Amino acid sequence: MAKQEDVSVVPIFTSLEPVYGDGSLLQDATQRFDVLMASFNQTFGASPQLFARSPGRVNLIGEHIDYEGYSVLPMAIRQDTIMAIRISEDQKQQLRIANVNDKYSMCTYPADPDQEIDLKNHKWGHYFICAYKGFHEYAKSKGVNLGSPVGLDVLVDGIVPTGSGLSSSAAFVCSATIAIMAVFGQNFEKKELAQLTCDCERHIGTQSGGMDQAISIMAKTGFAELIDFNPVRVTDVKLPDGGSFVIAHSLAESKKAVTAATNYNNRVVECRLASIILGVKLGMEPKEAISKVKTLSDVEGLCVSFAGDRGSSDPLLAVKEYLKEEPYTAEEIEKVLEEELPSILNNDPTSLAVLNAATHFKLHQRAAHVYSEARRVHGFKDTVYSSLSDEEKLKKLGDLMNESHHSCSVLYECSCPELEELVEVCRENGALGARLTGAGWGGCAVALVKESGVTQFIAAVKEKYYTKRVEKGVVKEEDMELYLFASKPSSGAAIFNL
Ligand code: NG1
Repeated sequence: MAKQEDVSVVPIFTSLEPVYGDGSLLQDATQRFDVLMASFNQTFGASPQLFARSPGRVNLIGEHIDYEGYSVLPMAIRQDTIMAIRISEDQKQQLRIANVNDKYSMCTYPADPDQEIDLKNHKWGHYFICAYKGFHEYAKSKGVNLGSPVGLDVLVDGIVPTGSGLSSSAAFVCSATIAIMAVFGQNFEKKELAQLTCDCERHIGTQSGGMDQAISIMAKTGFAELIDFNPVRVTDVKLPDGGSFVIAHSLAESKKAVTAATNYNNRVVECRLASIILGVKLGMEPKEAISKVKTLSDVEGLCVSFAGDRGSSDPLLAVKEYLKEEPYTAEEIEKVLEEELPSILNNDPTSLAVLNAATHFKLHQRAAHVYSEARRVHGFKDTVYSSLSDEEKLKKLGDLMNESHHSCSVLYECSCPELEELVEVCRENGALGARLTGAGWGGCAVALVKESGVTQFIAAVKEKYYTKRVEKGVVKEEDMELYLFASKPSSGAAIFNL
């Protein structure tokens, strides 16, 4: 019989066990759901109709390539966002979004699904509105009639550390979308939801790829997932025995939404420009390239046939030939493409913000990262399925992780001094491989460690990286477990009728 998590729609459970097992995880979860239920009653004077949960993730390999159309290989972690929701009788038809953590005060919004999100004035509740808008747009496109807007009461409890590269934002947006969907009596297919939640999150102003939402919705206990895009598909990847992934927070917060114009969206734009130039250099008319080429995967075929004429299949050959290593100015790109940058980028506001902030564009380096990282993901998957011994597999996976980090750090420049130090400490203390994970510019590193050495590894990293930070008051000793922990592949999104 298919397990609940194998079904194509989000599973609906009447108890917590199918998601949280029967050990200490269940104990913690029971306590969280009890608190959520009690505070919901206290805050809104009524019980929730249902609960939703969606996990964070750690990306094992394949960084900054999902938005270029390439496969990635993450796994869900146990830390998740849970939400309680009900349709309210509130005459003002408001959305009231509260949080169990009093650091986040209640946000209220009108129930209008067409409302604009005030991106200049960032609030935590905006992520709920991303889900709310995205869900309504999708339902409308499917011809689902949701009736006239109604008020919603929502209480949130998220334990994925924020700004950590573990995708607290996707855990929040996915949990919110599922809660909204369920309270309106719908249940879409998981693969539709993976795309829909990615579209939802773009309302916050980042030009996200779809990795985080896909894994948060579709993860299965015990497996990492190879995620392919256009359309979203997942393939279970059973990691070799004897290895464990340890996640360590650099304690530098990565503020993705706030720094989008210089960091995340900047790289998306650089990749776009690199791909259009490659298209032109490899024979397309500028106008044709501008209208047809969106990502580096769109011109991979041309790059590979260029390489084929030279006895290779490596798209990097075309990057080396046609994209200069020195940074490009806007004028240089406009000259090749015979059009001005704002119009090339369709005057999209988030891209215009990138252009305003950028002085130059490192097209060679970004393209070289994307093509090489895409190959490493397949190397990782092929190693897992190879006939090597588990020990040999682990060593090779570690090497690939190290190479990925080098590329992120040097070519994509999405690391930071804290992450560099942390990755080094991991490697010096027995990791088979270690790399930054997620968007970077702060947040976490992930290390592959022999299972038998995990306790010792954690103790060593604690001493070498965290002790001095505890002394300086950057982190509290009692919070260490939140910042340094081993993680097993966890399950994906679920709805609870408790
Ligand atoms: P995080 O680590 O959640 O900021 C971001 C993107 C991913 C992917 C990675 C880099 C979102 C929601 N997530 O992840 O799609 O591009 O960066 O690999 O924007």
